[in-house]
Amino acid sequence: MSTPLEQWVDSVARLTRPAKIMWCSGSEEEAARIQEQMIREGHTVPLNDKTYPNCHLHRSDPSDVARTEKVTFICTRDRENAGPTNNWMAPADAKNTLTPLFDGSMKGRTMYVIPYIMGPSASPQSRIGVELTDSAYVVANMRIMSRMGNVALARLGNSDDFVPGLHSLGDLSPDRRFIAHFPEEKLIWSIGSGYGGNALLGKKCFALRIASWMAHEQGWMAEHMLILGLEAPSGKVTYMAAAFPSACGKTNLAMMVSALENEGYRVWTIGDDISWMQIGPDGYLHAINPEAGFFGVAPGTNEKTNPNVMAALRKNTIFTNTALTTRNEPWWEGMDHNPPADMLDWQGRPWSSSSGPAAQANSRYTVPAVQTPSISPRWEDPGGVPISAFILGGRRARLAPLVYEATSWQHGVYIAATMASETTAATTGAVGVTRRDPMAMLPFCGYNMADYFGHWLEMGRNIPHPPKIFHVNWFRKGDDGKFLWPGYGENVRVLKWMLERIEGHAAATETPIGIVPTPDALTLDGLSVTRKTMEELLSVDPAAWTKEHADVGTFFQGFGERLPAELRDEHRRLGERLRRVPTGSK
Ligand code: OXD
Ligand code: MN
Repeated sequence: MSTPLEQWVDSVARLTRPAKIMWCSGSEEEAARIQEQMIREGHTVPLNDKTYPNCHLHRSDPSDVARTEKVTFICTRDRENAGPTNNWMAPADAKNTLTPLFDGSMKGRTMYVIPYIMGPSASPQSRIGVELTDSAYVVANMRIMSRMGNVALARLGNSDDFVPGLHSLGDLSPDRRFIAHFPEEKLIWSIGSGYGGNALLGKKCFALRIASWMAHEQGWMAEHMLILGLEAPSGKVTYMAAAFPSACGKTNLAMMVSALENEGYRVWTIGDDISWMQIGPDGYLHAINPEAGFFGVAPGTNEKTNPNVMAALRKNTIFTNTALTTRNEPWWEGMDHNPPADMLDWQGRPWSSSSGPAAQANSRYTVPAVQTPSISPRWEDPGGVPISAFILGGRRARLAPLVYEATSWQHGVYIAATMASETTAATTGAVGVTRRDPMAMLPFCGYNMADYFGHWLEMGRNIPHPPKIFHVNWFRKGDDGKFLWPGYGENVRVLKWMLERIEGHAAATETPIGIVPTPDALTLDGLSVTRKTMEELLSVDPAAWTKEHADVGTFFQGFGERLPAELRDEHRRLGERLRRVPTGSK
């Protein structure tokens, strides 16, 4: 009798017709064979054996360098369950469209069977997925990003309790590229892309889109959040989870080297992208990092912005679409100020300073989490870590103060649901478009976002000790267009204030938008931020917030009747609080 997994593998093989099927064990010997296969295929080169041992550079198809939200679909039977923020296809239509693309798509290739665990192997909060793929690059990445191979098979046994994910490179044509999720069946089909988020199905597809649906059904949370531990001088570690839209420095915050290390404050990394949380026996929300590695953006990463990851990625790392130096080392913009001479760019062409960026803007490193010097001793704790704070943020040049705290869980859900980030037009310095990105989950929520807000509200009612909710903005600018806050390791000063709020002794004042530190409440020793700058960083401009309030009103209309009444109430109350502020006051 074959197992449910074997039956599924057989049925996919009948459709995709690979020359060979290989079940991945996760062994070292297998990893070496996969690397050899990648090199033979011609898009991967080994890097300098002395300075980057066991590292490789992979060049993807130039048309396939990022997640493609336009062709990412949530395929629920009822369109309303996908909601207004997702692309939708009926499940039958999606299968009718994609089946012919998968038909014979693996001919002459190997189909790899990758059983994997998302989360620590021994954690009851972890879940199993199986990815079938014809890409050796996917196998090599999944080996870093998840607990893959026999460990997952052993945990699965004969059970059918796994999320199947079918992936094929197809012909890599953008016209025949689809990333389809069937949340009701907990199934993923992805074709036509070999790039990270489209092809490593454990990450965004399973751990966020499908998992958010499961979490809604089962009473837990799957969030686009880093997880960190802030150690205080007493040695006590307080855990926080933080959601930011892409390009707001999540990985850097998760691995921050604290500017207050001499005073005994230090940051430990649990995860940099995704958090799965459920209510623990102690009444706290307990978080695990479902991933085992970091798939981070390379450009801008350097010894100042993230020394921990720079140390981590000197071995066993896959670089994707970076430049290559004559020393056979990876290079990207922002790594240092001196682009080495005679590099090859990310497409393997000779590079000169007039030929544009050497590394692709979304070039990546895939590195085992355990190699990061800041990795927490509890990063694989089967019980997860208790979360005391949620941190939300975005880039707001003028509006949001450096930090503010929600007055209640419900108010925090409103803040999270209305989160936004701005793009800046570099040439003019003008503030560009504001993009709302609730909970930083806009591209990753596997169901109707209005119901997802409802789920957050419901969780708040069920968690005996809910995390405090904060909003931060590291990106506020002064009239001269310069950042007011130094950021990076200095952000620990803001985390310290949060810790003191959690412990109940930090100074703060109430404003219409929430609770803001008094200008002297943050520890600023050793930092040349003046009191005036601090006041500016913490100021709340009622006129600007009144405009923001109106914009949120328009955004909320998009959810129609399904938007929870609690959020309408919070919205109305914010309007009332703003109207009560005397005009002209700041
Ligand atoms: C990521 C993203 O790649 O959020 O993590 O885009
Ligand atoms: Mn992400």
